[in-house]
Amino acid sequence: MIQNKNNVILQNKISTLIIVVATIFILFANMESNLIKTYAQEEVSPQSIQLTAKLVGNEYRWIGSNNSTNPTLNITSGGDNQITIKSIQGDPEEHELVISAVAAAAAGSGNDEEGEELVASDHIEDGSSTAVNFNTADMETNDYQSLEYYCEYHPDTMRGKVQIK
Ligand SMILES: [Cu+2]
Repeated sequence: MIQNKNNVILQNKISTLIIVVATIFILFANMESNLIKTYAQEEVSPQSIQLTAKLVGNEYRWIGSNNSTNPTLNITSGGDNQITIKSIQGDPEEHELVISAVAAAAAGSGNDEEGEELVASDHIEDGSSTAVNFNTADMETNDYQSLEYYCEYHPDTMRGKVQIK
């Protein structure tokens, strides 16, 4: 009898153990599939744009990945747009990317006042590079006629348009 009772207790313990292990296993499996989903979402890679600060003749310009000068930046609406800026080794000048918005009211008026600064990168110099993310979803309003980008230090010659698609 005592032997039997001990057996029942042992069986109960084993059943409890199996349930605990199974529960832990299911929890981990769920966690992992959630992780995989998270990675899969990040896999939708952000739009990537490259600009290099170069001296062309006597003037600094932004040069795009296809070698175009002060290229129009094609920004994806509502998504991440990773903009990497690079400087040339030995370049003694600092550069910094600013994206600004020209308010609809100001754009047609002919005054060339700087618009509202939306995003600014860190500065680069002497071969260094940095990246900045731009997402139109972060903009507080879409009441802008146009966006533009420029270099904080060379705004006259390092300047181009931003097109949102
Ligand atoms: Cu510059």
